[in-house]
Amino acid sequence: MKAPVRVAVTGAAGQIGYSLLFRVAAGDMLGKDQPVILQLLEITPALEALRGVVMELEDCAFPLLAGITTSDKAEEAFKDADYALLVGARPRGPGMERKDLLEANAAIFSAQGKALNDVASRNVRVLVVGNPANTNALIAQRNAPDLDPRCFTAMTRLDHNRALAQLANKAGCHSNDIKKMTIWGNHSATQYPDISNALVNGKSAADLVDEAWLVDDFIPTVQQRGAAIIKARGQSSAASAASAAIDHMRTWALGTEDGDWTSMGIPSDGSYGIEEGLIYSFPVTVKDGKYEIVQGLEISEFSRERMTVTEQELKEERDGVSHLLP
Ligand code: NAX
Repeated sequence: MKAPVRVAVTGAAGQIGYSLLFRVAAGDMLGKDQPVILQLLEITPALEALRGVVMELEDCAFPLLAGITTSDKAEEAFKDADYALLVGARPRGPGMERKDLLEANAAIFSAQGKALNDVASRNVRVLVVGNPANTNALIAQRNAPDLDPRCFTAMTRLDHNRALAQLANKAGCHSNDIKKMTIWGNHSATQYPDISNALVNGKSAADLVDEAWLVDDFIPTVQQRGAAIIKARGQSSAASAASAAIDHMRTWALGTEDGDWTSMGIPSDGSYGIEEGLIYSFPVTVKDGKYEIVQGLEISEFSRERMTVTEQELKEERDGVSHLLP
């Protein structure tokens, strides 16, 4: 058996946490031969609820669960963390403007970035799930000057999986039969789910569908899927978000399959003309624990317009919190 790794999870008593922790402890994220120590962070008022979650984790008697700690201090929860899933965030309250939401979260993610900088493993892999995920990841990264900026990523895997599901329904296949789906940009309604390079059982997906379906159905359905789930369920997506977080980390640790790629919000290196430094979702391959942007894809005018809209939104989000960025 391997030595245990430390997995920090913030917002651990929340809805996503409740789906996520049990699957991480069961070995779904890092493999059935990788023991884990869970280091759970919550705000003080939620520690009692978290105590209940810990009791349930204990009651599962997971063979791979090598320890659990809980804390309301980021410096404790992130100590020596190999993986950090930043799920906890301030939800939008009544009457709260987008700007207020950005600022409230900027305060949380700057403090957590500093704590990661001070105490986490130097190779920590950070996934930001809490919204606005891309900009929160940017804030945490900029507050962690001693860590490699590439340690910080934002989750667009749920959007990626949603796009696979929509295309699979349309093509009458399983999502396993689809390769090379791409989400560009922000985890928000401006994201651009792009099937230009997608293959369905080895054939071009774009040839299987018409443009009207793409423009009027596929793209808006994927962009608005979160809102549709809130409308139907009365709560935001939780189990699917947890599953996507597990997929994101598993791919980062264990790699993408030959002939396929995934989507991750990562620091732009200027590829495809996207402003360097923004946390932007790109198609990536992962090998030996390192992600690389897929290069050389042809970008149509249709795609370019949409990639620019979501880039513009990310610039505006960044400019809205620039006074809080070191
Ligand atoms: P919940 O409100 O159920 O849980 C959030 C938890 O975070 C709460 O228990 C709260 O006490 C805790 N928390 C708040 N501030 C904290 C802090 N400073 N430190 C530690 N914990 C803190 O929300 P949930 O449904 O679990 O969603 C969590 C976040 O994920 C939200 O921001 C949500 O918008 C975001 N999502 C992101 C998605 C993505 O694809 N990137 C999709 C799903 C989800 O909507």
